[in-house]
Amino acid sequence: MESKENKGLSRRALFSATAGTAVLAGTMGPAALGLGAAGLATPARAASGADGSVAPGKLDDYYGFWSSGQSGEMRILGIPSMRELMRVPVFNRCSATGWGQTNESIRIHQRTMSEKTKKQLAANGKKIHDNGDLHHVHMSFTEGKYDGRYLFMNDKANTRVARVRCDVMKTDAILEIPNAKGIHGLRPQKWPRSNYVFCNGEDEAPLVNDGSTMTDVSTYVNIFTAVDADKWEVAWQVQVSGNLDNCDADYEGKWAFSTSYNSEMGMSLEEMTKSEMDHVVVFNLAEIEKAIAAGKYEEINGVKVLDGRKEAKSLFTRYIPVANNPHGCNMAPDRKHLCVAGKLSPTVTVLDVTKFDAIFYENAEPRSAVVAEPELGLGPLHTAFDGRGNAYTSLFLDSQVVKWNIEEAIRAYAGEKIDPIKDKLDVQYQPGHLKIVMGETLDAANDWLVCLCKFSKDRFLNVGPLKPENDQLIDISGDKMKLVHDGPTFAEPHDAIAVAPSILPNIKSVWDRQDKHWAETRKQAEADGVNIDEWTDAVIRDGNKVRVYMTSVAPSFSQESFTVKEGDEVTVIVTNLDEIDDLTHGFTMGNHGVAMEVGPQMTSSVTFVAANAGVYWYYCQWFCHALHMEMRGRMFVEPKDA
Ligand code: CUK
Ligand code: CUA
Ligand code: CA
Repeated sequence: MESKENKGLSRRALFSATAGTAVLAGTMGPAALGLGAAGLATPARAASGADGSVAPGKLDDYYGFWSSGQSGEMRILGIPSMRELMRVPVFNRCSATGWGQTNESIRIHQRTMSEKTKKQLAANGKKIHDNGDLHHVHMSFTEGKYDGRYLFMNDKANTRVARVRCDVMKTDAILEIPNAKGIHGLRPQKWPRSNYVFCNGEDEAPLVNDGSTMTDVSTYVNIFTAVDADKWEVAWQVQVSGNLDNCDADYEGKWAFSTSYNSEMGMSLEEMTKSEMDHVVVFNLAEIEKAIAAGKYEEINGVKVLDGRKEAKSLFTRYIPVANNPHGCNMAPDRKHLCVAGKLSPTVTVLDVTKFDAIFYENAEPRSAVVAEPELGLGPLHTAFDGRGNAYTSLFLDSQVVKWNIEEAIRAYAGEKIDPIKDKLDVQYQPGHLKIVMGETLDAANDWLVCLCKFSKDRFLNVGPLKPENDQLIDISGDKMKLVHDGPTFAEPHDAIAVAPSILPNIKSVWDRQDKHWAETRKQAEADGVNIDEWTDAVIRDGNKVRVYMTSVAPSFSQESFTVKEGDEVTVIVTNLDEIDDLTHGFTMGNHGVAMEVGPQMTSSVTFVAANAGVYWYYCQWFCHALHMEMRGRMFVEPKDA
């Protein structure tokens, strides 16, 4: 160690305290493991200022889990600092981590891929859809509170849903949903736990979508899907009347609900906005489960489907009329009130979910569940809740957040002369979703609200015609809302949640060597007689398939070179034997479009064809050590006839 330092490499200039323990170890092998993870000081929690600032070295008070819309990833932000902490690739292709390219990620993508999708991809020379439109991120619940197990999210673009493991913050399962089109609204069941994740199909299409019927809209259907959150497969589906936009679930485990902006089943803007009223669909989980258990379903594309359309007159659904083209669908943590945002109507319709039984079983008027309908302003989209009985609704057209009291709105609806509106705040500009920390749980807090604005216009330095979105932090601790921070974000967050770190005590810093993430890769290694838990430099040839096993310990790979033949299908399997916090290596194969993350104690693999003879350098792309640049090696690709 001393001798290397004497070469004049400045340890301090290159490294923070975190990586410093491993710096200049110079030990090319597992011995370096002994350098350990000692000396990692945990900074104190932020006593953040009233302006939301978090001092350098201090931690945020909350995790924010952000959707990224058409970027297809999930993002983790700190609240209140609004610092971006991490990007978790989900539906997108990630250049840094190799998500969408590593064998481990492709397996996750392909596990539930339909034959149709495979055909579509093959015709385009692809293995996976590498884009997504991720609108809604929500955490798993146990008894109405976040339980820190999983995050669930939708892909509107390719009709998929995904699950992220909270212990490592990696995507662990993707599900292509059959029959439905364009999964938009997504929420987990809140009670007794998230056995289901509810997913709305937004777009109408023929159920047997094979071209035999196309323009006859009477053959189009819309599908509501319950995904089994543990097995990550479809539990059941319900066919509905009208389309589905946003959804939520109650705090008793009895109901799920979805808004529909196209009860008209229109195909043009004019047709979709023709009616005075659209509706909220209420799903009766007990009746649905009873019918599924009794086998009273139709199996379509391997999935159990029930008919919950209006004309079927089932006990699976009820349709409650609300003003035309509603959008947000938010269950209040008072366990009782569902708030449906009017969008085209300046109102939010408040439904008392305890009145749903009467609608299902006593023929009560569907609108009898409406207990308030405050007029709040123009373009209400979504509603968030604090722990004091207040609701906060985004007004897209007015560019405002309006704070109103639910109980007072109910009293006003009953005829009392009372104004439920407590405050209005201008936001910049055109807000969509908004979230209060822990606000969709029984632990709703009263400190911060994040408002995700769709336009930033003049709020930031001009970066060209494509502008960032603006996620604004608002202090809601007092009577009046106070804007404290503008946060530019790249295209395009829709929904977000904020979670106290106490919910997530089990986030790992180093992978478990036995992690299931690379279980298939481990099986292959075992079949090859290679122990990937130890220093290894095996090269296994299997016809024109070559498997190159490497281990990495800063600052070296176990193979300084390997040789393959032109046209070989090469799989490189890298195991990072470093077990030090934050000591991630990577593997990039030059001029082959190949790069992947290999986190501490992680195994990653990637497969490519070496199409051209010659010498190619591979290297580690994560700055891991003073000799990181030297962490490289050569692939010799011999000419075919040599
Ligand atoms: S939707 Cu985007 S602002 Cu997809 Cu939740 Cu309302
Ligand atoms: Cu390993 Cu850079
Ligand atoms: Ca409509």
